[in-house]
Amino acid sequence: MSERLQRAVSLTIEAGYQLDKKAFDFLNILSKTEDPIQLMEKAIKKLETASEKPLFINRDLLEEVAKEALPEIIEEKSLLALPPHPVLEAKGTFHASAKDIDTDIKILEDPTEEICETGTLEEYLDYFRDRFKRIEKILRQRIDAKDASSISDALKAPVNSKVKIISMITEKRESKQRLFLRVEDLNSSATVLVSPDKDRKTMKKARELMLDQVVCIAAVKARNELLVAKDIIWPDTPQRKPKGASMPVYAALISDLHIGSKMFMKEAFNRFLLWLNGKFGNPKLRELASHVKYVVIAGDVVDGIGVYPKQIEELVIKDIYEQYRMASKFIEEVPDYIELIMIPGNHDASRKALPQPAIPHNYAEPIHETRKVYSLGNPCTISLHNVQLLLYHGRSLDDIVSVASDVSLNAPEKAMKLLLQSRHLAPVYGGKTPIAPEQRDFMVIERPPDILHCGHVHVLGYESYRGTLLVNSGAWQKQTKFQEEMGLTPTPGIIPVVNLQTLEVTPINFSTA
Ligand code: D5M
Ligand code: FE
Ligand code: ZN
Repeated sequence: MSERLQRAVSLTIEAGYQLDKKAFDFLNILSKTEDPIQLMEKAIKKLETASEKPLFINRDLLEEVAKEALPEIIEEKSLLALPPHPVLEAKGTFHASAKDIDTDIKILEDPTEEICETGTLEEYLDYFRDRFKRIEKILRQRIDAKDASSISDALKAPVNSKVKIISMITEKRESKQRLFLRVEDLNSSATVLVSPDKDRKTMKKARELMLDQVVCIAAVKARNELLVAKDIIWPDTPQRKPKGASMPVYAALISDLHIGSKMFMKEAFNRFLLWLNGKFGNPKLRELASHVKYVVIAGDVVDGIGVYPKQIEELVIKDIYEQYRMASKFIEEVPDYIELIMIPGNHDASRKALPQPAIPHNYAEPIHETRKVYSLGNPCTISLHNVQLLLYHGRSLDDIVSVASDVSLNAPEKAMKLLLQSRHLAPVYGGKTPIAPEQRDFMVIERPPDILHCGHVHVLGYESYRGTLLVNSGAWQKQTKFQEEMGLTPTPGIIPVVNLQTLEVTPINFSTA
């Protein structure tokens, strides 16, 4: 108990009152950001004018006083945990099994220390060459693409001979039922014609291609330097047996808290924290909580400032440092035996271009002061009990949705599948996703992970694809005006909890008490 909280309690007792448990819990939470002494003084003063003086001070009275004394705090400024209904404090003891499990976390890839671009044109060329080479290597591991030739060799082949090239798609044009692709490799370029084939399979595959993607094209050499496509081979990922932990240990995957936004769902998030502490939910849910050893935050910890039009009107905390300070108050409630891993999103205080280094220490300082946290870059790869997780906020999912057909933000796992199939986290260049021309393309998915954890979309979604669990962890922010205009309906307050042994997902809804 903090010193000021202790003094507030002594003050109450000296005045002849007792605090009941709920009132004490309320004061305790409030004391993290406000002065508990001032509040108790006001409560005692109020009781002095009452005709009948109670022995116990209850929560209702404290809330009433708090509302009068700190109107902004309780109403819109309040990011304090004030559930609308008394929280169903679970009865019985809570044995946190996860406390007995030794931490097993390895950081396999983190761009934070390796970022070094300056942004010249030459750097962009090098960046795209690196992207090409890395995905080419992945493609050549496929039986059906390993014998591909260069574009210039394919163009030299006799007319009507079969050729295969690995290339980046630089242009896509459709006219009169025919599709023209302009493609490039490291040395030359060519035009590929896709005409409606018998089963329309090639046409369908060609239509699904996104610009800047690297694929293998099987074609027939025609006259006039033209290649006629017969098949399009994506790098994709081989079917794998997922690797699980050797024991039942769970990770709660979350993202997009947006602390500082009026739409941050503090009550729901508070229920999540209570649940982690074994104080919320039915016995089954509490049993699940007892196995949670990791909480992973895939970006957008705070709402930041100036991120979307008119955001200022929807901010309760307009200073980003204060937003991180408030975040630390919540994060403090995560039990110590649980390891916390966090990466930045496009609302956080890192640079916006991908890859993003870890949230700079001077911003995240209150969180680091509060507890141990693995603060890593976006994207990064970690291993938890030998289960590999690729963590990526997911900004490029916006671009995928705008260029790919049959994919919408309502089913983010479908867009995530396209990332895995392209073996790149931001396959489309020049959309909403800024990419820095690093010497090495950190966005290539070198090894398909056991779990790909993204956020950003604010919609919960998960699906298993060829041995990789694709998870989008939703959000803790209600729909903003901007999202409403964009037609995005989020599913906030529902999060996926993953059993690292079986890779089974349990969604838990904290949005209602
Ligand atoms: O993004 C939250 C959601 O809002 C995400 O699904 C995309 C949508 N969004 C955000 N910015 C845009 C723009 N500029 N166009 C279209 N859709 C957008 P967040 O990063 O949390 O703001
Ligand atoms: Fe977000
Ligand atoms: Zn985002």
